[in-house]
Amino acid sequence: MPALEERIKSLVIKLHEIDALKFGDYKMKVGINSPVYFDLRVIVSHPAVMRMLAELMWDFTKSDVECQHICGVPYTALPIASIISVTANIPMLIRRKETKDYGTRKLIEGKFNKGDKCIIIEDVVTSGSSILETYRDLCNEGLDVTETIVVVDREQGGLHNLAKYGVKMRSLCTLSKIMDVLCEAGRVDSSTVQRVKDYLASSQVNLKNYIDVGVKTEVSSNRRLTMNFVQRAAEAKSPLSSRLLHLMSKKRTNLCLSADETTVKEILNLATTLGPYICMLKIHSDIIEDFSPEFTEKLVDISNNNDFLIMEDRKFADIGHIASMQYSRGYHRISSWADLVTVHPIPGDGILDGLKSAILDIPNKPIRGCFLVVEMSSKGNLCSPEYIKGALKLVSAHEDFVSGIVCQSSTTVTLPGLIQLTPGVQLVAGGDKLGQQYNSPEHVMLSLGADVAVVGRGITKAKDPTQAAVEYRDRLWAAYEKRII
Ligand code: 5BU
Repeated sequence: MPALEERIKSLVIKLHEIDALKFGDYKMKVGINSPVYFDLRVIVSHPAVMRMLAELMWDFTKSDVECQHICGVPYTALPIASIISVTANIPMLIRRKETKDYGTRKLIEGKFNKGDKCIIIEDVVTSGSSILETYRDLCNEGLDVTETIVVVDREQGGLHNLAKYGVKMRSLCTLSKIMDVLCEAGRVDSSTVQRVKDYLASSQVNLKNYIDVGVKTEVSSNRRLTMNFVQRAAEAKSPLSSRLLHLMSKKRTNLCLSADETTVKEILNLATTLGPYICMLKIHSDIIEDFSPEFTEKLVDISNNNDFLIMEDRKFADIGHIASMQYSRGYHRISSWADLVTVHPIPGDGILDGLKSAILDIPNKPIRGCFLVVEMSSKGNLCSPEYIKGALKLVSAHEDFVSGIVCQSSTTVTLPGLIQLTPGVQLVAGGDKLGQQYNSPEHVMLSLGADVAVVGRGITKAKDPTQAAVEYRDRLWAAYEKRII
Protein backbone atom coordinates (compact mmCIF):
# COMPACT_ATOMS: atom_id res chain seq x y z
CA MET A 1 0.00 0.00 0.00
CA PRO A 2 1.36 3.50 -0.82
CA ALA A 3 2.67 5.64 2.03
CA LEU A 4 0.16 7.63 4.06
CA GLU A 5 1.31 10.85 2.40
CA GLU A 6 0.50 9.55 -1.10
CA ARG A 7 -2.86 8.24 0.02
CA ILE A 8 -3.74 11.65 1.49
CA LYS A 9 -2.90 13.32 -1.83
CA SER A 10 -5.10 10.85 -3.74
CA LEU A 11 -7.93 11.45 -1.29
CA VAL A 12 -7.72 15.24 -1.69
CA ILE A 13 -7.99 14.89 -5.46
CA LYS A 14 -10.92 12.50 -5.13
CA LEU A 15 -12.71 14.89 -2.76
CA HIS A 16 -12.26 17.68 -5.29
CA GLU A 17 -13.57 15.42 -8.06
CA ILE A 18 -16.78 14.55 -6.21
CA ASP A 19 -17.41 18.19 -5.24
CA ALA A 20 -16.81 17.64 -1.54
CA LEU A 21 -14.41 20.55 -1.86
CA LYS A 22 -15.48 23.65 -3.77
CA PHE A 23 -14.14 27.13 -4.53
CA GLY A 24 -16.24 30.31 -4.82
CA ASP A 25 -17.83 32.64 -2.23
CA TYR A 26 -19.56 30.79 0.58
CA LYS A 27 -21.41 31.96 3.68
CA MET A 28 -20.09 30.11 6.74
CA LYS A 29 -21.75 29.12 10.06
CA VAL A 30 -19.35 31.44 11.90
CA GLY A 31 -20.41 34.44 9.79
CA ILE A 32 -17.36 35.05 7.57
CA ASN A 33 -17.57 34.50 3.82
CA SER A 34 -15.16 31.87 2.61
CA PRO A 35 -13.57 31.26 -0.83
CA VAL A 36 -13.50 27.53 -0.09
CA TYR A 37 -16.21 25.18 1.08
CA PHE A 38 -16.13 21.59 2.27
CA ASP A 39 -19.23 19.50 1.94
CA LEU A 40 -18.17 16.07 3.04
CA ARG A 41 -21.82 15.03 3.31
CA VAL A 42 -21.65 14.12 -0.38
CA ILE A 43 -19.35 11.18 0.34
CA VAL A 44 -22.35 9.03 1.27
CA SER A 45 -23.10 8.94 -2.48
CA HIS A 46 -19.58 7.67 -3.22
CA PRO A 47 -19.01 4.47 -1.24
CA ALA A 48 -15.52 3.92 -2.65
CA VAL A 49 -14.39 7.39 -1.48
CA MET A 50 -16.09 6.85 1.85
CA ARG A 51 -14.16 3.62 2.36
CA MET A 52 -10.93 5.22 1.18
CA LEU A 53 -11.39 8.06 3.65
CA ALA A 54 -12.38 5.90 6.61
CA GLU A 55 -9.49 3.47 6.09
CA LEU A 56 -7.06 6.32 5.78
CA MET A 57 -8.43 7.94 8.93
CA TRP A 58 -7.98 4.74 10.88
CA ASP A 59 -4.47 4.05 9.56
CA PHE A 60 -3.56 7.62 10.47
CA THR A 61 -5.04 7.22 13.97
CA LYS A 62 -4.36 3.69 15.07
CA SER A 63 -0.62 3.72 15.75
CA ASP A 64 -1.02 6.28 18.48
CA VAL A 65 -4.35 5.75 20.15
CA GLU A 66 -5.90 3.89 22.99
CA CYS A 67 -9.67 3.86 23.16
CA GLN A 68 -12.68 1.74 23.95
CA HIS A 69 -15.09 3.85 21.86
CA ILE A 70 -15.35 5.99 18.77
CA CYS A 71 -17.83 8.84 18.61
CA GLY A 72 -18.61 10.68 15.39
CA VAL A 73 -19.74 14.31 15.61
CA PRO A 74 -23.24 14.48 14.09
CA TYR A 75 -23.99 14.26 11.26
CA THR A 76 -21.33 14.16 8.54
CA ALA A 77 -18.77 12.26 10.57
CA LEU A 78 -21.25 9.54 11.57
CA PRO A 79 -20.80 7.33 8.48
CA ILE A 80 -17.02 7.76 8.69
CA ALA A 81 -17.06 6.76 12.37
CA SER A 82 -19.33 3.79 11.57
CA ILE A 83 -16.90 2.40 9.01
CA ILE A 84 -13.95 2.88 11.35
CA SER A 85 -15.90 1.17 14.13
CA VAL A 86 -16.60 -1.86 11.93
CA THR A 87 -13.08 -1.99 10.42
CA ALA A 88 -11.27 -1.59 13.73
CA ASN A 89 -13.87 -3.49 15.76
CA ILE A 90 -14.20 -0.64 18.25
CA PRO A 91 -17.71 0.01 19.63
CA MET A 92 -19.26 3.26 18.55
CA LEU A 93 -21.15 5.90 20.53
CA ILE A 94 -23.59 8.37 19.05
CA ARG A 95 -24.19 11.81 20.53
CA ARG A 96 -27.70 13.05 19.97
CA LYS A 97 -27.96 16.59 18.74
CA GLU A 98 -31.49 17.15 19.95
CA THR A 99 -32.05 16.70 23.69
CA LYS A 100 -35.64 17.73 24.13
CA ASP A 101 -38.96 16.04 23.69
CA TYR A 102 -38.16 12.40 23.44
CA GLY A 103 -38.22 9.41 25.75
CA THR A 104 -35.33 9.33 28.14
CA ARG A 105 -33.43 12.41 27.03
CA LYS A 106 -30.36 10.21 26.72
CA LEU A 107 -27.63 12.29 25.14
CA ILE A 108 -25.24 9.49 24.31
CA GLU A 109 -26.45 6.31 22.62
CA GLY A 110 -24.44 3.11 23.02
CA LYS A 111 -23.10 1.06 25.92
CA PHE A 112 -20.22 2.41 27.99
CA ASN A 113 -18.81 2.57 31.48
CA LYS A 114 -17.68 5.66 33.33
CA GLY A 115 -13.97 6.26 32.71
CA ASP A 116 -13.95 4.48 29.30
CA LYS A 117 -11.58 6.11 26.83
CA CYS A 118 -13.16 7.55 23.71
CA ILE A 119 -11.96 9.37 20.61
CA ILE A 120 -14.04 11.85 18.63
CA ILE A 121 -14.16 11.74 14.83
CA GLU A 122 -15.05 14.92 12.92
CA ASP A 123 -15.02 15.83 9.23
CA VAL A 124 -14.02 19.51 9.16
CA VAL A 125 -12.97 21.77 12.02
CA THR A 126 -13.34 25.56 11.79
CA SER A 127 -13.78 27.08 15.26
CA GLY A 128 -13.98 23.77 17.12
CA SER A 129 -17.41 24.54 18.62
CA SER A 130 -19.13 21.36 17.36
CA ILE A 131 -16.29 19.26 18.72
CA LEU A 132 -16.51 21.08 22.08
CA GLU A 133 -20.24 20.34 22.28
CA THR A 134 -19.62 16.65 21.68
CA TYR A 135 -16.67 16.70 24.07
CA ARG A 136 -18.80 18.36 26.77
CA ASP A 137 -21.60 15.79 26.51
CA LEU A 138 -19.22 12.82 26.53
CA CYS A 139 -17.37 14.22 29.57
CA ASN A 140 -20.63 14.93 31.37
CA GLU A 141 -21.51 11.24 31.00
CA GLY A 142 -18.19 10.28 32.59
CA LEU A 143 -16.27 9.29 29.43
CA ASP A 144 -12.56 10.03 29.15
CA VAL A 145 -12.13 11.74 25.77
CA THR A 146 -8.50 11.25 24.79
CA GLU A 147 -8.42 13.08 21.47
CA THR A 148 -10.20 14.20 18.34
CA ILE A 149 -9.28 13.10 14.84
CA VAL A 150 -10.49 15.32 12.00
CA VAL A 151 -10.31 14.97 8.24
CA VAL A 152 -9.64 18.64 7.48
CA ASP A 153 -8.39 21.42 9.72
CA ARG A 154 -9.40 24.72 8.10
CA GLU A 155 -6.66 26.40 10.18
CA GLN A 156 -8.99 29.08 11.47
CA GLY A 157 -8.31 28.72 15.18
CA GLY A 158 -9.99 25.36 15.87
CA LEU A 159 -6.76 23.70 17.00
CA HIS A 160 -5.96 26.58 19.34
CA ASN A 161 -9.52 26.90 20.67
CA LEU A 162 -9.66 23.19 21.46
CA ALA A 163 -6.22 23.24 23.09
CA LYS A 164 -7.47 26.01 25.42
CA TYR A 165 -9.97 23.49 26.77
CA GLY A 166 -7.45 20.68 26.96
CA VAL A 167 -8.88 18.88 23.91
CA LYS A 168 -6.18 17.26 21.79
CA MET A 169 -6.77 17.30 18.03
CA ARG A 170 -4.98 15.73 15.06
CA SER A 171 -5.95 16.31 11.44
CA LEU A 172 -5.42 14.20 8.36
CA CYS A 173 -4.75 17.35 6.35
CA THR A 174 -4.89 21.11 6.65
CA LEU A 175 -6.47 23.57 4.24
CA SER A 176 -3.00 24.85 3.22
CA LYS A 177 -1.89 21.32 2.44
CA ILE A 178 -5.01 20.73 0.36
CA MET A 179 -4.30 23.90 -1.63
CA ASP A 180 -0.71 22.75 -2.26
CA VAL A 181 -1.86 19.33 -3.46
CA LEU A 182 -4.52 20.77 -5.76
CA CYS A 183 -2.17 23.41 -7.14
CA GLU A 184 0.52 20.78 -7.80
CA ALA A 185 -2.06 18.63 -9.57
CA GLY A 186 -3.09 21.62 -11.70
CA ARG A 187 -6.61 21.63 -10.32
CA VAL A 188 -6.58 25.19 -8.94
CA ASP A 189 -4.66 28.23 -10.17
CA SER A 190 -2.28 30.34 -8.11
CA SER A 191 -4.81 33.18 -7.69
CA THR A 192 -7.23 30.79 -5.94
CA VAL A 193 -4.39 29.61 -3.69
CA GLN A 194 -3.62 33.23 -2.84
CA ARG A 195 -7.27 34.04 -2.12
CA VAL A 196 -7.46 31.14 0.31
CA LYS A 197 -4.20 32.25 1.98
CA ASP A 198 -5.50 35.81 2.40
CA TYR A 199 -8.75 34.51 3.74
CA LEU A 200 -6.99 32.32 6.33
CA ALA A 201 -4.88 35.24 7.49
CA SER A 202 -7.96 37.40 8.12
CA SER A 203 -10.51 34.97 9.47
CA GLN A 204 -9.33 33.39 12.69
CA VAL A 205 -12.29 32.43 14.88
CA ASN A 206 -12.07 32.99 18.60
CA LEU A 207 -14.56 31.14 20.76
CA LYS A 208 -15.66 33.81 23.19
CA ASN A 209 -18.79 31.98 24.17
CA TYR A 210 -17.06 29.14 25.91
CA ILE A 211 -15.47 29.29 29.30
CA ASP A 212 -13.35 26.72 30.99
CA VAL A 213 -15.37 25.03 33.68
CA GLY A 214 -13.51 21.77 34.06
CA VAL A 215 -16.19 19.67 32.44
CA LYS A 216 -16.73 22.08 29.58
CA THR A 217 -20.00 23.78 28.96
CA GLU A 218 -21.33 26.51 26.78
CA VAL A 219 -22.49 29.32 29.00
CA SER A 220 -22.61 32.17 26.48
CA SER A 221 -22.51 35.55 28.13
CA ASN A 222 -24.87 34.68 31.00
CA ARG A 223 -23.22 36.26 34.06
CA ARG A 224 -25.47 34.35 36.42
CA LEU A 225 -23.67 31.14 35.58
CA THR A 226 -20.18 32.29 36.38
CA MET A 227 -20.86 34.43 39.48
CA ASN A 228 -20.74 32.86 42.93
CA PHE A 229 -23.83 32.78 45.16
CA VAL A 230 -22.61 35.53 47.50
CA GLN A 231 -21.90 37.91 44.61
CA ARG A 232 -25.36 37.16 43.28
CA ALA A 233 -27.05 37.78 46.65
CA ALA A 234 -25.88 41.40 46.35
CA GLU A 235 -27.98 41.71 43.18
CA ALA A 236 -31.06 39.92 44.54
CA LYS A 237 -34.23 41.98 44.78
CA SER A 238 -36.20 39.36 46.71
CA PRO A 239 -35.11 39.03 50.37
CA LEU A 240 -35.68 35.29 50.26
CA SER A 241 -33.52 34.90 47.18
CA SER A 242 -30.72 36.70 48.99
CA ARG A 243 -31.22 34.53 52.07
CA LEU A 244 -31.15 31.31 50.06
CA LEU A 245 -28.02 32.35 48.13
CA HIS A 246 -26.18 33.12 51.39
CA LEU A 247 -27.46 29.95 53.01
CA MET A 248 -26.22 27.77 50.11
CA SER A 249 -22.84 29.42 50.19
CA LYS A 250 -22.42 29.03 53.96
CA LYS A 251 -23.69 25.46 54.08
CA ARG A 252 -22.00 24.49 50.80
CA THR A 253 -25.08 22.75 49.46
CA ASN A 254 -27.52 23.48 46.64
CA LEU A 255 -29.50 20.31 47.10
CA CYS A 256 -33.28 20.57 47.53
CA LEU A 257 -34.81 17.41 48.91
CA SER A 258 -38.27 16.66 47.60
CA ALA A 259 -39.82 14.79 50.51
CA ASP A 260 -42.84 13.44 48.64
CA GLU A 261 -44.04 11.17 51.42
CA THR A 262 -47.62 10.73 52.56
CA THR A 263 -47.19 10.63 56.33
CA VAL A 264 -46.00 13.24 58.78
CA LYS A 265 -43.66 10.75 60.45
CA GLU A 266 -41.77 9.95 57.25
CA ILE A 267 -41.35 13.61 56.33
CA LEU A 268 -40.18 14.68 59.78
CA ASN A 269 -37.78 11.76 59.81
CA LEU A 270 -36.30 12.80 56.45
CA ALA A 271 -36.09 16.44 57.58
CA THR A 272 -34.20 15.49 60.73
CA THR A 273 -31.75 13.04 59.19
CA LEU A 274 -31.10 14.84 55.91
CA GLY A 275 -31.48 18.44 57.16
CA PRO A 276 -27.71 18.94 57.51
CA TYR A 277 -27.13 18.24 53.79
CA ILE A 278 -29.81 20.36 52.13
CA CYS A 279 -30.57 23.99 51.46
CA MET A 280 -34.29 23.42 50.97
CA LEU A 281 -36.93 20.83 51.80
CA LYS A 282 -39.83 20.70 49.37
CA ILE A 283 -43.14 19.05 50.17
CA HIS A 284 -46.61 18.58 48.69
CA SER A 285 -48.85 19.17 51.70
CA ASP A 286 -51.91 17.93 49.81
CA ILE A 287 -50.55 14.36 49.63
CA ILE A 288 -49.96 14.09 53.39
CA GLU A 289 -52.68 11.94 54.92
CA ASP A 290 -52.26 13.05 58.55
CA PHE A 291 -51.34 16.70 57.90
CA SER A 292 -51.86 18.94 60.93
CA PRO A 293 -50.78 22.39 62.16
CA GLU A 294 -48.53 20.61 64.71
CA PHE A 295 -46.67 18.99 61.83
CA THR A 296 -45.82 22.33 60.29
CA GLU A 297 -44.67 23.69 63.65
CA LYS A 298 -42.29 20.74 64.03
CA LEU A 299 -41.07 21.10 60.46
CA VAL A 300 -40.34 24.80 60.95
CA ASP A 301 -38.38 23.96 64.13
CA ILE A 302 -36.29 21.37 62.30
CA SER A 303 -35.66 23.81 59.45
CA ASN A 304 -34.49 26.47 61.91
CA ASN A 305 -32.21 24.03 63.70
CA ASN A 306 -30.69 22.77 60.46
CA ASP A 307 -30.74 25.97 58.46
CA PHE A 308 -32.79 25.05 55.41
CA LEU A 309 -35.83 26.64 53.77
CA ILE A 310 -39.23 25.02 53.37
CA MET A 311 -40.94 25.04 49.99
CA GLU A 312 -44.55 24.03 49.44
CA ASP A 313 -44.70 22.85 45.83
CA ARG A 314 -48.34 23.94 45.52
CA LYS A 315 -48.08 25.17 41.92
CA PHE A 316 -50.83 27.78 42.36
CA ALA A 317 -52.62 28.45 39.08
CA ASP A 318 -55.89 30.26 39.80
CA ILE A 319 -57.05 33.86 39.63
CA GLY A 320 -55.47 36.12 42.25
CA HIS A 321 -58.56 36.16 44.49
CA ILE A 322 -58.67 32.36 44.85
CA ALA A 323 -54.88 31.85 44.90
CA SER A 324 -54.62 34.27 47.82
CA MET A 325 -57.08 32.14 49.83
CA GLN A 326 -55.46 28.87 48.75
CA TYR A 327 -52.21 30.33 50.08
CA SER A 328 -53.38 31.63 53.44
CA ARG A 329 -56.64 29.89 54.31
CA GLY A 330 -58.16 26.40 54.35
CA TYR A 331 -56.69 23.46 56.19
CA HIS A 332 -53.09 23.94 55.10
CA ARG A 333 -52.60 27.68 55.80
CA ILE A 334 -49.50 27.49 53.63
CA SER A 335 -48.41 31.10 54.03
CA SER A 336 -47.99 30.61 57.77
CA TRP A 337 -45.21 28.05 57.48
CA ALA A 338 -43.78 27.76 53.92
CA ASP A 339 -40.86 30.08 53.15
CA LEU A 340 -41.38 29.49 49.44
CA VAL A 341 -44.15 28.31 47.14
CA THR A 342 -44.31 27.41 43.45
CA VAL A 343 -46.61 29.34 41.14
CA HIS A 344 -47.77 28.78 37.55
CA PRO A 345 -47.69 32.08 35.67
CA ILE A 346 -50.59 31.01 33.44
CA PRO A 347 -53.24 33.31 35.00
CA GLY A 348 -51.00 36.38 34.49
CA ASP A 349 -49.96 39.15 36.84
CA GLY A 350 -52.97 38.87 39.18
CA ILE A 351 -51.85 35.62 40.74
CA LEU A 352 -48.71 37.27 42.12
CA ASP A 353 -50.68 40.26 43.40
CA GLY A 354 -53.10 37.83 45.04
CA LEU A 355 -50.38 35.82 46.78
CA LYS A 356 -48.56 38.96 47.95
CA SER A 357 -51.77 40.40 49.39
CA ALA A 358 -52.20 37.25 51.48
CA ILE A 359 -48.83 37.73 53.17
CA LEU A 360 -49.93 41.12 54.50
CA ASP A 361 -52.50 39.33 56.68
CA ILE A 362 -49.94 37.11 58.45
CA PRO A 363 -48.93 38.33 61.92
CA ASN A 364 -45.24 39.44 62.10
CA LYS A 365 -45.09 39.73 58.29
CA PRO A 366 -42.58 36.89 57.69
CA ILE A 367 -40.28 36.92 54.66
CA ARG A 368 -41.88 34.93 51.87
CA GLY A 369 -41.02 34.24 48.25
CA CYS A 370 -42.07 32.20 45.28
CA PHE A 371 -40.65 30.36 42.28
CA LEU A 372 -42.38 30.78 38.93
CA VAL A 373 -42.79 27.47 37.10
CA VAL A 374 -42.02 28.43 33.51
CA GLU A 375 -40.90 25.05 32.24
CA MET A 376 -41.57 21.54 33.54
CA SER A 377 -39.35 18.48 33.56
CA SER A 378 -42.00 16.13 32.23
CA LYS A 379 -42.02 14.69 28.73
CA GLY A 380 -44.30 16.48 26.29
CA ASN A 381 -44.91 19.48 28.58
CA LEU A 382 -46.62 22.40 26.90
CA CYS A 383 -44.20 25.12 27.96
CA SER A 384 -43.29 26.57 24.57
CA PRO A 385 -40.57 29.21 24.12
CA GLU A 386 -43.32 31.85 23.68
CA TYR A 387 -44.94 30.79 26.97
CA ILE A 388 -41.60 30.94 28.79
CA LYS A 389 -40.86 34.37 27.33
CA GLY A 390 -44.27 35.70 28.37
CA ALA A 391 -44.00 34.17 31.84
CA LEU A 392 -40.64 35.82 32.47
CA LYS A 393 -42.18 39.22 31.79
CA LEU A 394 -44.11 38.88 35.07
CA VAL A 395 -40.90 39.04 37.09
CA SER A 396 -40.01 42.72 36.82
CA ALA A 397 -43.16 43.98 38.57
CA HIS A 398 -42.74 41.45 41.40
CA GLU A 399 -38.99 41.32 41.96
CA ASP A 400 -39.47 41.53 45.72
CA PHE A 401 -41.53 38.33 45.77
CA VAL A 402 -40.22 36.21 42.88
CA SER A 403 -37.09 34.54 44.23
CA GLY A 404 -36.50 32.35 41.23
CA ILE A 405 -37.63 30.36 38.26
CA VAL A 406 -38.32 26.64 37.82
CA CYS A 407 -36.98 25.63 34.41
CA GLN A 408 -34.78 23.27 32.46
CA SER A 409 -32.51 25.50 30.41
CA SER A 410 -29.41 27.57 31.16
CA THR A 411 -30.55 30.48 29.03
CA THR A 412 -33.94 31.13 30.67
CA VAL A 413 -32.70 32.91 33.80
CA THR A 414 -30.19 35.67 33.20
CA LEU A 415 -30.65 38.02 36.18
CA PRO A 416 -27.99 37.01 38.73
CA GLY A 417 -30.37 37.77 41.62
CA LEU A 418 -32.87 35.14 40.45
CA ILE A 419 -32.35 31.49 41.35
CA GLN A 420 -32.90 28.66 38.88
CA LEU A 421 -34.52 25.61 40.46
CA THR A 422 -34.40 22.46 38.34
CA PRO A 423 -36.26 19.23 39.17
CA GLY A 424 -35.80 15.94 37.32
CA VAL A 425 -32.44 14.94 38.78
CA GLN A 426 -31.03 11.47 39.41
CA LEU A 427 -27.51 10.05 39.38
CA VAL A 428 -27.99 8.75 35.85
CA ALA A 429 -30.20 10.15 33.10
CA GLY A 430 -33.52 8.38 32.49
CA GLY A 431 -37.15 8.75 33.48
CA ASP A 432 -40.11 7.17 35.29
CA LYS A 433 -43.14 5.46 33.79
CA LEU A 434 -45.31 8.58 34.04
CA GLY A 435 -43.32 11.04 31.99
CA GLN A 436 -40.78 12.35 34.49
CA GLN A 437 -37.37 12.89 32.87
CA TYR A 438 -34.06 12.80 34.73
CA ASN A 439 -30.66 14.33 34.12
CA SER A 440 -27.45 13.78 36.07
CA PRO A 441 -26.29 16.30 38.74
CA GLU A 442 -23.43 17.44 36.49
CA HIS A 443 -25.70 17.85 33.50
CA VAL A 444 -28.28 19.97 35.34
CA MET A 445 -25.58 22.20 36.80
CA LEU A 446 -23.22 22.55 33.85
CA SER A 447 -25.47 22.22 30.83
CA LEU A 448 -28.97 23.12 32.07
CA GLY A 449 -27.79 25.98 34.32
CA ALA A 450 -29.47 24.93 37.59
CA ASP A 451 -28.62 26.74 40.82
CA VAL A 452 -30.70 24.51 43.06
CA ALA A 453 -31.34 20.90 42.02
CA VAL A 454 -34.45 19.08 43.23
CA VAL A 455 -34.00 15.40 44.07
CA GLY A 456 -36.91 13.28 45.27
CA ARG A 457 -36.96 9.53 44.74
CA GLY A 458 -33.24 9.47 43.90
CA ILE A 459 -32.74 10.00 47.64
CA THR A 460 -35.93 8.90 49.36
CA LYS A 461 -36.04 5.53 47.60
CA ALA A 462 -32.29 4.89 47.85
CA LYS A 463 -31.10 1.97 49.99
CA ASP A 464 -29.31 4.45 52.21
CA PRO A 465 -30.96 7.90 51.88
CA THR A 466 -28.27 9.62 53.95
CA GLN A 467 -25.46 8.26 51.81
CA ALA A 468 -27.43 9.22 48.68
CA ALA A 469 -28.04 12.77 49.97
CA VAL A 470 -24.32 13.17 50.66
CA GLU A 471 -23.45 11.98 47.15
CA TYR A 472 -25.96 14.33 45.48
CA ARG A 473 -24.84 17.23 47.65
CA ASP A 474 -21.15 16.64 46.86
CA ARG A 475 -21.64 16.15 43.10
CA LEU A 476 -23.91 19.18 42.77
CA TRP A 477 -21.59 21.39 44.76
CA ALA A 478 -18.50 20.23 42.85
CA ALA A 479 -20.28 21.07 39.58
CA TYR A 480 -21.24 24.52 40.92
CA GLU A 481 -17.61 25.18 41.89
CA LYS A 482 -16.44 24.19 38.42
CA ARG A 483 -18.93 26.59 36.88
CA ILE A 484 -18.06 29.75 38.74
CA ILE A 485 -14.96 31.81 38.04
P1 5BU B 1 -38.53 12.99 41.76
O1 5BU B 1 -38.86 11.86 42.69
O2 5BU B 1 -37.06 13.43 41.84
O3 5BU B 1 -38.97 12.71 40.34
O4 5BU B 1 -39.43 14.22 42.30
C1 5BU B 1 -39.48 15.45 41.65
C2 5BU B 1 -40.24 16.45 42.44
O5 5BU B 1 -40.13 17.70 41.76
C3 5BU B 1 -41.72 16.18 42.60
O6 5BU B 1 -42.12 16.67 43.85
C4 5BU B 1 -42.38 17.00 41.50
O7 5BU B 1 -43.66 17.49 41.87
C5 5BU B 1 -41.42 18.17 41.39
N1 5BU B 1 -41.38 18.73 40.02
C6 5BU B 1 -40.95 18.02 38.94
O8 5BU B 1 -40.57 16.87 39.04
N2 5BU B 1 -40.92 18.62 37.72
C7 5BU B 1 -41.32 19.89 37.52
O9 5BU B 1 -41.25 20.40 36.39
C8 5BU B 1 -41.78 20.60 38.67
C9 5BU B 1 -41.78 20.01 39.89
BR1 5BU B 1 -42.31 22.33 38.46
